[in-house]
Amino acid sequence: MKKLKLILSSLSFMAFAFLLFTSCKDNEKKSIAIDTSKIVVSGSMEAELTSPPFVPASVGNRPAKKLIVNMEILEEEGTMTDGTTYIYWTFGGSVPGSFIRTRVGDEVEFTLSNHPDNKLPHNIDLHAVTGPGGGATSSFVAPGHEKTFSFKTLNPGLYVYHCATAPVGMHIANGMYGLILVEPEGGLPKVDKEYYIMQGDFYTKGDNGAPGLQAFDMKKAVAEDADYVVFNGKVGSLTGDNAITANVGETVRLYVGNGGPNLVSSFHVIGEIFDRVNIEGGSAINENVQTTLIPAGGAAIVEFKVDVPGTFIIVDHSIFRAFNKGALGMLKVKGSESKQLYSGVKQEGIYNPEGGTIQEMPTDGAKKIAVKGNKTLAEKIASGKNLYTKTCFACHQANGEGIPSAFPPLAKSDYLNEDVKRTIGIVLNGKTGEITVNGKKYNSVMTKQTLTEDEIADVLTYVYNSWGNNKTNVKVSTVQEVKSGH
Ligand code: HEC
Ligand SMILES: [Cu+2]
Repeated sequence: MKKLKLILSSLSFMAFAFLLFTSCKDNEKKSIAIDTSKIVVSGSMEAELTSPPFVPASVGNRPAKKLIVNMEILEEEGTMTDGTTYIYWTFGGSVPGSFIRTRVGDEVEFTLSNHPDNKLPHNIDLHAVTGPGGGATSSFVAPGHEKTFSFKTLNPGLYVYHCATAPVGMHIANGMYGLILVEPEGGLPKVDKEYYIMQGDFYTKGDNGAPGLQAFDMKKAVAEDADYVVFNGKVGSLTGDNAITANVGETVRLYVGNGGPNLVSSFHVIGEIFDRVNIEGGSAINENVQTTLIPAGGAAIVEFKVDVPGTFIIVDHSIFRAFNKGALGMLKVKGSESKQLYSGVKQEGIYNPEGGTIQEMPTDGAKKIAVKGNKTLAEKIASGKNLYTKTCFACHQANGEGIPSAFPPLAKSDYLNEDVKRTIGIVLNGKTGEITVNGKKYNSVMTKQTLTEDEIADVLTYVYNSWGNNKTNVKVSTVQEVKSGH
């Protein structure tokens, strides 16, 4: 009897060992079998691109294709919060940039165009790319130009893309990031609702809520002292009428990214538990998760079924960011209540008031001044100030202080004050090559500014009459002289 037991148990041990062995072998076989670099593409198609919170149609079981992506970079003023604006640098006109949806094995032909009205060169580093710089070196593009490069998607997952042009932190801080999804063979499982959410932190000269157009603040960015931490580029992008929606019984999938540049997100939906999370946007799935960590330059796919109606608040659970800096969104779920699941008193909007701390403000600041032949000095300065905020400010900064080792200062600039005609020439024709300003060397590119002669006179008069400069009144006639080469 004892012997029999022994035989049986050793048999079962052997069976177990055998199973273990074969399943290991199976796994090995699988990872060898799917060499995604060998997937052959059939035909080509243009990629559908969407702005947040929407995503393109799922790939389903389509074969791998040559996928054509046309992305346009736009630098434009947008709303940060009621009464506060910011000059965003964007991929496709939104922050985060357009959502790109591919499947493993696709050959993506990527064309990045830089709008002629833009002030700066840019490029793109896609974390889904296997290749130097994630595409950055092949995509560096000046205003009014476009660049094409291609890559094959080898690894399924949700990936961040971002601009990687110096100063990299500043390009990212101004909104240059987005997500690219690479679906596995056969596509992701079907769900009822899918949305695109991406967190970012912003650094402005004025504190949170300060009215008017706010400049990027390099000091605060380096100190990681964010004025705004938001979803989808601004306060309120996902609240009130902008809330994302679902119906009771549906499964919701969120593609969540974090552009940073600095902060890590503790992503949480108040009153929901994530049924499934693709941790860090990869293939590992965690279940029954309350809060998932999303690194700067990282992503996660979260999925949950909504069982009861109500407003579910989406937050970065580093909670002051949610209630005081803007990282707050809403998922509104409609449908009939289920008293067994949740029978409490519903207090919709209870978290709302704190999130809406920022109120009305005067919207002046950009008074249009009619272009007349003979403007007074004060009129020229006022008009020049307006032009400065629209054109020069992104690089030379609000008070002409520039950015160390990237953009030279215009405030108390010995270089500027030395030679008016040379300065006019710089604005007319752009400037490259090494220059020394206040003892510091700069060797970068200032693109030619698209301004009229009148506007150049105004903007330079403003610069010369600000920040400790020598108060030159720049005449239109002098601009004309320089232009005609005298
Ligand atoms: C795209 C960013 C950018 C914009 C926009 C820009 N500049 Fe520049 N600017 C630069 C860079 C970079 C240099 C240094 C070029 C070099 O290294 O040769 C420079 C140099 C200068 C200089 C000479 C150096 C100094 O600090 O005195 C002046 C003057 C100047 N810019 C004025 C302006 C004015 C006025 C505007 C707006 C009409 C403007 N710039 C818009 C990037 C920019
Ligand atoms: Cu950029």
